[in-house]
Amino acid sequence: MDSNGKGDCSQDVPTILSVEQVTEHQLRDRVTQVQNVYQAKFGVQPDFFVRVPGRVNLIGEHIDYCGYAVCPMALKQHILLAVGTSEDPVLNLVNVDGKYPDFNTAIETLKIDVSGPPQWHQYFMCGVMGVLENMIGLPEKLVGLNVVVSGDIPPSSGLSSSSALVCSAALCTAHAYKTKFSKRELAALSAKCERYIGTEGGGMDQAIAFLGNKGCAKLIEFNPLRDTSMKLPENAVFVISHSLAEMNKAATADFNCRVVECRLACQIIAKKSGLQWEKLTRLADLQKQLGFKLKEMAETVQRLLHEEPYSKTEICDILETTDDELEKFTLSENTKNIQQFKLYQRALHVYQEANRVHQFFEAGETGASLETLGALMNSSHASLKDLYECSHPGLDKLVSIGENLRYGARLTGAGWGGCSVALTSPENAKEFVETLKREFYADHPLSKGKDVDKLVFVTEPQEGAFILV
Ligand code: ADP
Ligand code: NG1
Ligand code: MG
Repeated sequence: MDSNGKGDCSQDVPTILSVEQVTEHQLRDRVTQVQNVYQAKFGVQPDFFVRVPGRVNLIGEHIDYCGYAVCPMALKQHILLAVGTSEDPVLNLVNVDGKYPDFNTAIETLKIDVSGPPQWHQYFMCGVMGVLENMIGLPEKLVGLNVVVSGDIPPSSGLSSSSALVCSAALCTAHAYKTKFSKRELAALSAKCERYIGTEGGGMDQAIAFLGNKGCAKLIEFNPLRDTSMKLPENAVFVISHSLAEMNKAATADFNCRVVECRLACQIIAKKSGLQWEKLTRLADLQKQLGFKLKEMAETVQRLLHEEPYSKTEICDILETTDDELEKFTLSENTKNIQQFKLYQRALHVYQEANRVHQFFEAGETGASLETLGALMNSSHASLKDLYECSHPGLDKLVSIGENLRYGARLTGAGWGGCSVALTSPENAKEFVETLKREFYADHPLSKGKDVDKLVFVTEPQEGAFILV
């Protein structure tokens, strides 16, 4: 298991509630739906249900995998599972949404083949594998898992539908095999096993999926994994809006290319600073070794790196290494053939964004204004667009709408499509949402036939993962 979850002696395990305790109508209806599908498919009632939320990240984008803190909150939208076991050691997956085909495989020989396009059941398998790999003393014969999946987190939209699915699979496997993992252990093992899909993400999504609390956004820090409730002004209202463009992070090399560019920037600065570059992969670890403040790290980037893209040959020359060694120490399967890397821009974004996270958290602590928080969100978006180059024309348009009705807006999640999050006030929220509907969705060809209330909505922080019996 990743060191993130180690040494967690607390008994802070996911909550188990009884279905009767659920008062929220929408969740009750969803439970009834998966229960009915389960009965129809498997001929019996499920043993339990698992609910894992998506998340919206308020600030701190593309920095978790560099070791820096982020500010997400859990959403109402979630993955819901109906689960039962069987004698037959088979994983049987059924999805209430017909676009995700049924799937089954032997549970003892799970294997994820990432050579083709990513498939939904592979995310589920990641979670099952994560738990099996971390269980102490596997039973001689594994029981099978029958699962019905239902999800309402817009997929490939930066609201972490993938991790909700992976985390739900991990939690259902742990519960079915009667193994207790703490929330932190589940978050750490889920972050690690989601990488089997091919993306080399950080641990933000899985952390908030398990550690989210109703009513508060969290500062999530890594190494070791910690969560601190954030104080935000009482009149802060967050609005999510969808750009109508989807981006599956495991289907292209864009996401991993950014991860690798950060690693390369880290290693080149390390080498130029006389440190052992082979041992450093994260910009936060580099900062620790250099003993600098974040602002000094940004200055170091500007001093030691150049703005023009680096070729692979130049990188190998600076690091005094070979292509093969670089592949071994730094690159991933889907980035090993990339020839040009932008290091200055990516590293500058990371250090400045990490600093904005501190400022955002402090602003909340000290009761600063919504204007201050909003300005940080605006700077974050500008940096993601210009330095990190992971925005999308739809996102740039969304964050420019209704300027007089909100304090700030930015893309959320990995980007290249997906959603934006904006900060507004209770007085302006309704008009802001109406303005987005009018100026973005009304004439958008891709919004035809879609329920616009599911594309643009006010959101409030929700509880992390729980089990229903
Ligand atoms: P996100 O930003 O939502 O995390 P990703 O690109 O990381 O997007 O992952 C999206 C993938 O997760 C989808 O292509 C699909 O395979 C899987 N997924 C998301 N929601 C569901 C669901 N309700 N049922 C099955 N698979 C889902
Ligand atoms: P999304 O966009 O939800 O798939 C991804 C990563 C996060 C983080 C953000 C960008 C995974 C599972 N998720 O989230 O860790 O790096 O992008 O801030 O890799
Ligand atoms: Mg994802």
